[in-house]
Amino acid sequence: MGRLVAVSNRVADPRNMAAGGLAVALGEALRATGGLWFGWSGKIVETAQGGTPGEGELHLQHAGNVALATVDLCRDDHDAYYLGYSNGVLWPVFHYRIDLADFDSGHLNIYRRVNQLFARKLAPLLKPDDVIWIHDYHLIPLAAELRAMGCGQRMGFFLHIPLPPPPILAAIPQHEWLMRALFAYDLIGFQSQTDVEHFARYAQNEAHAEPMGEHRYRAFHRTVRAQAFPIGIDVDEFVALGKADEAQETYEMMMAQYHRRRLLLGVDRLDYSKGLPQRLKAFQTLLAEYPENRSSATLIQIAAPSRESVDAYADLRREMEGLSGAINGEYGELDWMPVRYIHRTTSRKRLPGLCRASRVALVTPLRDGMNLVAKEFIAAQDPDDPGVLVLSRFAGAAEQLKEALLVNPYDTNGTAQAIQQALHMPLAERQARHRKLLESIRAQDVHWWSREFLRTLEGMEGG
Ligand code: ADQ
Repeated sequence: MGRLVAVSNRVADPRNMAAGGLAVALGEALRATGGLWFGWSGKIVETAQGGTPGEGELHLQHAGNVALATVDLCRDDHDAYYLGYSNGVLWPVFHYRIDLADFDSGHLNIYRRVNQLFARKLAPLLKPDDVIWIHDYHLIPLAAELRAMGCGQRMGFFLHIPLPPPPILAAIPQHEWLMRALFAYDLIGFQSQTDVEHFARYAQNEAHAEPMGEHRYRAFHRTVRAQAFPIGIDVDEFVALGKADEAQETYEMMMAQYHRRRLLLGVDRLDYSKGLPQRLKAFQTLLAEYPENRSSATLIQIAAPSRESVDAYADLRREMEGLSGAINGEYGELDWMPVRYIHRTTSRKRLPGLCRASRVALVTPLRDGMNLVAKEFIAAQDPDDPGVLVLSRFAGAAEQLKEALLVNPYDTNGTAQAIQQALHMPLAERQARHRKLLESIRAQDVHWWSREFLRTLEGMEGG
């Protein structure tokens, strides 16, 4: 294969295993070809430097045989591209939340300008037989910008978040421009079959694309292939992490503290897509409807701070604090608090211990591209005495993890019933479900994901 060029909003040192699945998977593929990883440096400079307004400095570093190229952004560009358009328009609408989107046209112009800036900085670094793999909603128009500069390399795109059905997508005033930009790629990877179907419907009904067979569509004088490549985790790495000291200590500490109680666990970014208030309400209903769980079941909800300068996230934080306080006030005892709500990131090294000590995981997003916490929970379990996964049917992971207890997170009573079923599931059923779930996450792990995507992209003729 030609040299791999990976592009994502943020770049990590691929040798840093603690950086998690994506860095590990991309790092492996990048090392195999002596590749290049390109993205934003994470640095915001207060004023524009040199050249075109907003133009940031390019930094080149080496991490083993992998080159890292990153660009600084000035404050205004960062705020409009990252907070304004990517997370103020694309994130809410792609998660079916038109009500939370702020369609300020100024943000779109800067989103375009930052993608143009990335294209200008990246193009001179490219070689003719490079294979370019661009990640996520921040960079949808990047291939179109590179093509406009004459780059003819093979280009693939992977969308880590869901793609909504056409009537929701069409709420974005510039939906045609965005979807046309996708046709500049040769291959588009989605998390789930549902997302692929939404793309196909949009392509045919709105862009009048011609289906060409083998997942291919032709429109705007280009042919693009659209397919599901559900992202996985590095199962072996997570299992190994679970055997290390920090995870073991966490497990023992949790077991010592909660040995007579049953732990339920939620681990998320504090994001409105994750269905956190609905989850707390389902837990509250569990305590109301099934009183045997009082003084016994404890929900640990870890919610990592995220995008705090976007209004919807600040509102959610207040709502969570109010709800967890209300549940604890209503049901708490001197020696038992039903909800432990922690607004912090937990260290990746402790996560497997926390998962293993928990009887039930609540992974109940209102909408999620995939959700890797669901897969991490499965990987961390003791196969002889595994916990139970309660999973939203609206997470991409639900297409693969059929042996989880699938719930509709909007249905508070139904979710409470599923939690009750999970807490009382007999050992043999827990083992049987876990065995199948583990097989599934092993068969399509993160290495499978990057291999399959790149193999498909490599095998394609230019569009
Ligand atoms: P995220 O929305 O960030 O990512 P998710 O898949 O749930 O979603 O988590 C990614 C990683 O972050 C996991 O490894 C998880 O352990 C870690 N994480 C989450 N909350 C944490 C916390 N409170 N403390 C510590 N670590 C935490 C997007 C999409 C997802 C998709 C991923 C990958 O929204 O749908 O699964 O990309 O494609």
